[in-house]
Parts: sequence; C-alpha cells; structure tokens
Amino acid sequence: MMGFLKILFSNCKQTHRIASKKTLSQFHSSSITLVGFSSTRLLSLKEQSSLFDENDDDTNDFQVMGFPGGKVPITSQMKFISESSEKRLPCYRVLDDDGYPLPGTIFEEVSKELAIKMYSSMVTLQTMDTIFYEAQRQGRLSFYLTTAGEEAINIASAAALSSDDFVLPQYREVGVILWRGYPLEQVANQLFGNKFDYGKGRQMPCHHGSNELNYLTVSSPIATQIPQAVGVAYSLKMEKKEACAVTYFGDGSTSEGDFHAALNFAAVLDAPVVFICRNNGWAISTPINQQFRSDGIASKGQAYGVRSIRVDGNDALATYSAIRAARKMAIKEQRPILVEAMTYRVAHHSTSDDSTKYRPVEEIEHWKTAKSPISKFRKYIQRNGWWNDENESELRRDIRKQVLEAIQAAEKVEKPSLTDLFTDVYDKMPLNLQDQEKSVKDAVKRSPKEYPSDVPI
Ligand SMILES: Cc1ncc(C[n+]2csc(CCOP(=O)(O)OP(=O)(O)O)c2C)c(N)n1
Ligand SMILES: [Mg+2]
Repeated sequence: MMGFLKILFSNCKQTHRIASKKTLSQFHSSSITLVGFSSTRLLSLKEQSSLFDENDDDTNDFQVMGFPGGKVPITSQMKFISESSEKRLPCYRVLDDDGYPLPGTIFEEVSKELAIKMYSSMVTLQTMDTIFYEAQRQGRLSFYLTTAGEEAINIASAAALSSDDFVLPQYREVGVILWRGYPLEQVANQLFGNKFDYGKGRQMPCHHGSNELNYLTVSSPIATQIPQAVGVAYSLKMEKKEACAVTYFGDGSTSEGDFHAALNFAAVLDAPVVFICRNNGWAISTPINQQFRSDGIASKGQAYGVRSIRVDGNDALATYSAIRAARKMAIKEQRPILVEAMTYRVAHHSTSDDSTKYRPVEEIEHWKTAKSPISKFRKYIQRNGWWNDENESELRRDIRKQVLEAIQAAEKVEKPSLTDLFTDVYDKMPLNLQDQEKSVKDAVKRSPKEYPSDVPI
C-alpha cells in the first residue's frame, strides 16, 4: 500500500511538470492514469475544464489537483477521516424549559395572535389524540397513532409554511393538516372510514390527505414520501413557483435507502425541498443507536451537499424560526435543506404497541412532564401576558366538546359502498376489475352473514 502511494505521489510531480505543454486530451490521459480512473470514462465539458485549469497548482506546487468534480488539496500524509467529530452538532433552542428566551438567542418574533393560534392548535392536537386513543381502547376505532410529545414540531413547522407549499407527510403529523384547515370532523370521518372520508375507507386510520390543502395522503410504507417530495419540488422549480415541497419523516425512516437517494437527488437537482426529520429516539421498539452510528441525522446532510440544522423540536419558537429560515432558503436559493428536530415519542408507537416493554417508564414521564413542548410554550405566552388560567380551561373545555361531537357524528355516518373498492383508479374500469367486483358481490349474496351488515353493497 505504501509503495503504491509513493508511486502515486511521484507520478503527481511528473504530471504537473509536463502538464502545461500538453494538449487537453493528453492531459486527461495522464491525469486519469494518475488517479486510477478508467480512460474510457466520459467527462462533461464542465469537468474537462476543471481538469485543465492551468492555475491548479500555480501558486503552491503540488498542493491542489483538479479531479473530475473539482480541485482537491494533495497531502503527503496518509490520514483517514474520523468516523465522528469530537463535538456533537449543537441543537438550536430559543426557550429554556421555563419558557425564558436564552441569552443572545435570535429568533422569528411571533405576534400575540399567531402565538395564541399556535398554542391553541397544540392543545387541540393533544386533546384530540387523547380522545381518539381512548376511543380505540374502547373498541370504537380499529387503530390510532398519537403525536404526543411532538405537538410543537407539528404545529410550529406548519405555521412557518405557506399554503402553496406541498406537504408529503409520514403518519405522525396530523397537526400539519389541521393547521391547514382540515376540520376535526374530517379527521373523525377518516378514522371511522365512513362515506365522507376522502379516501372512502380504503386506507388505514391516520392516513389523512387533502388535494385542496396540498397535503399528499400518508403512505404506509416507510420513507416512500421522501424521494417523492424531491420530485414535487423539482416540478415546482420547473414551473418557477414561489413554493417548496416539505416532507416529514422519523429517525427510523432514515434507515431506508429512499432517504439517502432523496437527499442525493435533491442536492444534484437543486430542488427546493425542506426535509424535516422528527428524531424522536425510536422506530417502534428500535432505539436510534441501532439505526445509525452517525451524529444523528443533520450530520448526514453535508455528505450529500445539503445545508442542514439541528433544532429543539420541543421548542415551538426554535422550530418555527428554523423552518421559516429553511423555507426561505429553499425557495430563494433553490436548494434543499435538512432539518433534524430533536424530540421524544412520549406515547406508544401506536395502539398496537406497549412501549413500557422496551423503555423505562421514568424516561417517558420525564419527557411527558419536564420536557413537554406545550407547557414550555404556555409559560412563554403566559409570561407575555397573552394567556391565563381562565383562557386555558375555556380552551380545553371547548376543544373536548368539539372532538366528542365529531366522533359521535362520524360514528353514525354510513360506510362507503362496496363498489368504491373498485373505483377511482381507472377512468374506465378494466374487465378484470369488473369480474372481481362481480365475484365479491356474488360471494356476499351467497353468505351475507360473513360480511359486515353496515357496508352497503
Ligand atoms: C417499508 C416499511 N418497513 C417497515 C414498516 C413498519 N413500520 C411502521 S412505522 C415503523 C417505525 C418508523 O419509525 P420512525 O420513522 O422513527 O417514525 P416514528 O414512528 O418514530 O414517528 C416501522 C418500522 C413500514 N411501515 N414500512
Ligand atoms: Mg422515530
């Protein structure tokens, strides 16, 4: 190995001395021999000119070398890049746990009106989650997933976006669609899969979506939305729109190849997309140290050429400020931005999970109480004189009533018809689907007791 490096380095000197007298093609072949690339490799004109840059090492002999992709400093030292930096990436925070701004912090000011809207929406999300979770435990819903502990990421990020931006969510961001105007009644219709559900009962509960609100329907397979968001962003770029694509995903999703392909595509296409990773520490029962050995997610951005930030996702003001800045850069500079929002999933993964089986109850309690994003933001608005205990009880009473009414109404609505299973994919239903529809309906007629009586045929 050392012998090979020696040859490589001495070749480098030789090449440099004769480079200025050579033609472009001759220069290519000597450089390519030097770095061990195949001489048949095709180079773009841009790459060729960087290879043929006579100023490469004019000033400092042998210190800089033009390779495909740009100039690289040359070193005689064999030095491996460390697998980790000494210090972990810092996490941007505005408010301390008591809701006081940190000394010297710079953040986007929010008006009283916006702050109250953000706070009320976080409480709505929390109240709604509690009631729907209980409804599932009572057997009224088949499945539910809460956003508990992640209310600030949901609401503050949504508040920082414009309604023209396209959102491609995972499943723990119902607060984003609520912020955009999706009514509580519609949340309930989707959960019960009734005939008013936009998806006509064909998706699992918690798979919300709305064309009107530029919120693409949640997909169950993890991470598929991430490369799709890059495609959406690229189309916005081609249409020269003043908008970006925003995609949400969890820490676990970054173990999928889709995450990596998406970051790379976004970087090389200069796509205006904001990647928001909710690093909540867990992918169901798998902790983050079994997902990756890097310093979280933000550190990966640089490897792909994507500007990145780590932010305290339990701090509504920090999240709002970071996403506002990210959106602005994504659109103005036409580039992707990666935001890693640090948080903790306070609830079980879903109603199919019991998280006390794999993590200490005290840890959950600590995040639920001392680190609650809702309490922190409440302290801030209360200190500003924008909120008081009376407002609080009135808000909670009112939201509870609205959610209960939405549940009761949605539960009574008829289910979508069996025919809806076969529609909406093709403009004209193909013969094989017509056959399948007939065979399902015949089966129901033959054994009516085997089929739910509340689904119209
Ligand atoms: C391709 C794929 N693999 C596995 C699953 C099962 N699954 C559903 S959620 C989940 C964990 C995802 O964790 P993370 O992305 O961190 O999101 P969080 O639930 O923590 O918000 C897994 C493995 C899936 N839905 N799709
Ligand atoms: Mg997670």
